[in-house]
Amino acid sequence: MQMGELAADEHVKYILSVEKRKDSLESVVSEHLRMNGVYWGLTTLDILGKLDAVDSNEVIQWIMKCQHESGGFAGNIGHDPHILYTLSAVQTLALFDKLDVLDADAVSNCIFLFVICFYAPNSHASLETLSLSFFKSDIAGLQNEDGSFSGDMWGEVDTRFSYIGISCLALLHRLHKINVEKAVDYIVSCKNVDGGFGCTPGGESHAGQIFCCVGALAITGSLHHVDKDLLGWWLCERQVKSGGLNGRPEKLPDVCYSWWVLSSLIMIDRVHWINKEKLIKFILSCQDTENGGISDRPDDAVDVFHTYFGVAGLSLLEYGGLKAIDPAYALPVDVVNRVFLGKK
Ligand code: GRG
Ligand code: ZN
Repeated sequence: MQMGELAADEHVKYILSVEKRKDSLESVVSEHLRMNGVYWGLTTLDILGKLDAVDSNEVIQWIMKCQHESGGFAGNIGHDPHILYTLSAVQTLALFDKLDVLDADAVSNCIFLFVICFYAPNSHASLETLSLSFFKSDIAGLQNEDGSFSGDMWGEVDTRFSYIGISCLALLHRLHKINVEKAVDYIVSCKNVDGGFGCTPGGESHAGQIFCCVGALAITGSLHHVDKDLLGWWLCERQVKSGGLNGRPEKLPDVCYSWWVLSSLIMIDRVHWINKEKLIKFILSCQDTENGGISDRPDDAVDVFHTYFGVAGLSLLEYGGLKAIDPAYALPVDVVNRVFLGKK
């Protein structure tokens, strides 16, 4: 491995070893969000062309043990379900071409429940009671009975959950179950005068939130709501002297913004506004070339999250030897084509 090159083999070894080190500090701290870690790690392996290094049956069986009776998925066996882990579970099953093991209606119904639980906190309703009342009716009934359902559902949504719900339902071919127009209206209401997006109306523009909004608009065919030049300008100003990207003005660069910023720039067709070579250099300078893994900044400790965003960022930058990744779905392009076009 030469300095300035991607330490691909070392990163594969690092990801496989993190999965095995279940008693390490890193895995104890992240036990509750293991489903996210599995998605980050396995997507990285797939981009590196090494997904076959894991036993897919073992992973799929574990994922299915994390499914709650409501249809949603938890971060680990025996934990509570959460919309974040549900997307990671769906994405990981898509990687293995195993979406058909899911009851897509049960999972997509649960997306509704999550959103109601999060955004109707005053109802004191648990997922259990909502599940029970939900399964006594159907989605169309719920949405139309009191007329305010989609308003309540989307009225206070953090744009992270808008993205997750939309991406998950699209991957399950169930987007028609929500009021897409209202979901888009809500996202557009979070647009700021600088062209960026925040988590709620009036919330400060942040690159992570911009990815969510632009991604959700891309998936729903609504990118005409974005002022591409204005947003492209804000996003390309995230590149600092070292070549790395930050998430907001005056903040430090961080490898994960190679994903949040770059994917957004690609979706609005303005990626040529940043210096790609300098960004590649920055990401490569954050590698542990000996033991594998990528950190947020040079010389910091590596973790699976930043390893994923570093490798995914390099894929977006068309670095040699990597599978292409889809900027909206955060899954390899061949996986997305298989889901939507049935291409093997
Ligand atoms: C499938 C890729 C994918 C995502 C799922 C969870 C999610 C959807 C999106 C999260 C978007 C988001 C808000 C990302 C930002 C994460 C981050 C690095 C936050 C740090 O923010 P600050 O303010 O740090 O603590 P800065 O960098 O501003 O100092
Ligand atoms: Zn980061």
